[in-house]
Formats: sequence, structure tokens, C-alpha cells
Amino acid sequence: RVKKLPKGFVWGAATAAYQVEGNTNLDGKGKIMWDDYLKNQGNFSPNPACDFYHRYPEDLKIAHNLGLNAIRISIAWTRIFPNGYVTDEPNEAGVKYYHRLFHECLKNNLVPYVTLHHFDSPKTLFDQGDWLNREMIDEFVKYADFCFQEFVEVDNWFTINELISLAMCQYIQGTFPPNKLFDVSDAIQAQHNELVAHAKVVNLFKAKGYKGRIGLIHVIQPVYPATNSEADRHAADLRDAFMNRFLLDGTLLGFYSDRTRHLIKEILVANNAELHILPEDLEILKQASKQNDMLGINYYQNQTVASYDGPSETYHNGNGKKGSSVFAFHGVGKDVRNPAIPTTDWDWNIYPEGLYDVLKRIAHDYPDYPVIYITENGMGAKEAWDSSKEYLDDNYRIDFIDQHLAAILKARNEGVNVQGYFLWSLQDQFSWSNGYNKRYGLIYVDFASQDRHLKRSALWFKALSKTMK
Ligand code: BGP
Repeated sequence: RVKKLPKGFVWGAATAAYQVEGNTNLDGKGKIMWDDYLKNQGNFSPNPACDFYHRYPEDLKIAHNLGLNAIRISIAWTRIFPNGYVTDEPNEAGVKYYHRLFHECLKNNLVPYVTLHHFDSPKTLFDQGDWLNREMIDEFVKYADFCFQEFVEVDNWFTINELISLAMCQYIQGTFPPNKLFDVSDAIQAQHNELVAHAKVVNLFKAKGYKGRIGLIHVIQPVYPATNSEADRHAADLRDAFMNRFLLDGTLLGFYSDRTRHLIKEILVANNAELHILPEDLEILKQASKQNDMLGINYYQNQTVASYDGPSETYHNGNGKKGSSVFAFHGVGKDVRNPAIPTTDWDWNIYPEGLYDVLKRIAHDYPDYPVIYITENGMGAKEAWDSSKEYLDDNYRIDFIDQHLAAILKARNEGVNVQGYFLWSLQDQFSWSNGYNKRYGLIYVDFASQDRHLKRSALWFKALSKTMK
């Protein structure tokens, strides 16, 4: 379908520190919110992941050979400040590791796009309430400031990855620590506080005149009503406000529009929940909204929603048993399956048109939006390496990427300013709530031997990279 990439297109793949590095106890790294939780749960361990902490030269070389020109990487806060609190004595080993890593990226002509927080709050700050505690915001700003000063080889910064996923998984679906269920107050407050944290960092980045660009990453799941009934359409609006609109408004407008506040209020009332906004928050958001240099959009799937007033219920399909997911949110709406839309084994809808809709919507609703990069998109699958074959056959992934890329380029041709694509993920990685059997990589990783093998999608990726000239 896609025959040619636009000239100068950013063509990359994504990683996140905790999902790739492994070595969570090495060189003075401090604990994060996941270490003890995963140990107690006993299902899967973040070690060795793909041992990127040691094997990054090999992976970056492969990425370069595949024609990639960019890579998404995150810094593990607790490799630099092991107990989360920012002091005058950063952990040298951690600082040096990231310098080595960034230099290796540049050596391989991979422009690093660096995220400061990717689902990995330091354990100390997590225990004090994580983003619900405003002390976390202050420490985050100091940590960001340190990184901007130290890592001058980085030109592209993202503050926080996927605020809504974190809030949903921590406080609504209970799949990330602290595993709360439908605590609507905490979920919406965390979203707001993270927006303020992002905004403070952007304002500091600009006030101090750091070079380079800064932005935020949102995962957007467009919401469609199950039927054309008024009730279902309203449910879709409510869900969209909670998942997408609140965050897009806070980032790109710098305030929550009347319509957004109205919808959020309805959700709060239905769930006896509260949101606290300090008067100064809005000034901070407003100032930052005009200073974002770029916007990262992660896109995986859409949602089809029907109106629902019953009790809230959720079941997370974390093992790939197709059809087992349940999600019903009191007073907001329940997920229903649209039989016309195919799904993965983890019940994620495959709906490339949704990505086109997302891009068009941002350009339409937020005309002052900064340049967009698709910072994640990809397909998880159960895969096993067959040593009698040269490459792992993942034609479904090629098809998936191809269709999503076509949707991006269509929006781009219609004027949406989208300049790049990062596949999730570069290599197979550790998945937060699914462990190791949900593989996304261009590069297959044998987690026992740490051998790397190429998938067919990697060759397809490479062939397309050559069309850019
Ligand atoms: C995004 C995260 C990634 C990654 C991806 C796939 O939400 O930013 O860290 O994990 O989704 O999700 P999963 O691993 O749950 O399949």
C-alpha cells in the first residue's frame, strides 16, 4: 500500500528503559514502583528483559542497518537519582551510561527522542502518593532540569509518556501498582497533576533557554458510539472526555474547555469523585500550551462504547486469551465489540482509520497544535523463533504497519503536520502487565540466550526507508 516515505520523514522505533534495559539492580539503580510489586506478584520479572543496558551497541547497529534514522529511548530516573529525590550527587554510573547510550545512537545516525518518565516513578516518591502528591511534581522538574543541563547531546525531549494509560492502569483497571479499581478521583487528579508537571518543565525549558525541542506524549483512543442512539453517543462523548479531551485541552489549549468540564463533571458526579485544581495551575498550563515544540501521539486502537449505568467492572486480558476482556465504567459507558473490526489476541481493535481520525481531529480542534510525531504504534503477537527459517514471518505486522502508515500519510496529504513514525517496538521487550509473550519488535529476542533474529517486518521497514530520498 505505502510505496514511498516523504522526504525527511522521521523513521524510527521505540523503547522504554524498564522494558528493555534489565539489570534493575546494577550500578546503583534505585527501585521504582514496579520492582517489589512484580516480585510479590511472581508472574514475570523485569530482568533480563532484552539486556539493553549491555547490548545497546548491537541493537542500535541493527537499527541503523535497517534504515532507521531515529529512536525513542527513556531515561530511568532512578539510575540517576536512586531514591528519587534530586540531590547534588547524581549517581555517576547512571549518568555515564546514558552518555554512552546517546553517543552510540548518534554514532549510528539515530536521532534520540528521549522521554523523562515512562511509567517508572521512583519507589520513594511512589510511596508518597506518586503524581497525586505535588512533591512529585517538584522533584520531576528538578530531575528534568538536571537532564537538560547534563545531556546536551539530546535535542528532542518528551516529558511524560501516556498520562491516561498510567492513570487508567493505576486507578481504574488496577493493572499497574497501586492497583486501585475505579478510583475516579485519583485517576483524574493524576492526569491533571501530570499535565501541570509537564507544563512546569516546558516553562522551565524555555525560561532557561535550553536548546532543542520539548513535548508531551499522549496515547489517543478515538471513541465511537456503539449505535446512533442519543444515549450511546453521549456515552462516547463522556469516555472521550475522560480518555482524550481532558488531556488534549490541558496540553494544547492550556485550560479545560466548558464542554470538557461539563462532561468531566458528569463523570465525577456519577462516581462521587472530586478534582482539585489550584488557581496557579491554570496559569502554568496556559503558559506551557503556547510553548510545546512537538506533540507525540501513540496510537494502538479505537474504542466502541455503549451507555452504561450498572456497576463498574473490569477484566484485563493479560495472557492473550481472545475475547476475555471486560470493561464497563459506571456512568461513563461500557466497551462493546464491533464485529466489523478485527482484534488481536489481547482484544485490541485493529482500526487504522482511527489514526486518521485522531490526526484530523487534533488539527481541527486545536489549530495551533505543534508538529506531531507518531511516537508509538504497533502490534503485539505471540511469536516463536523457528531456527530452520532465516526470518520470522510476521506478515500480519507488516500489514498492520502498512495500513497505519497509509492512514498517517493520508492525513498528512490533507495538510496535517505529522513528520514521523516510531514503531513500538524496536526489539521484543518486557510488557508491563503481559510479561514476555506479547511481542512487538522488528527484532526477535530470545530472552533466554539474548540472541537477536530479524523478522520479515524488519526487512519491509528497511526497504521503505530507502524510498525517502
Ligand atoms: C504503551 C506503552 C508502552 C508499551 C505499549 C504496548 O501504552 O507506552 O510502554 O507497553 O503500550 O502495551 P502492552 O505492552 O501493554 O501491550
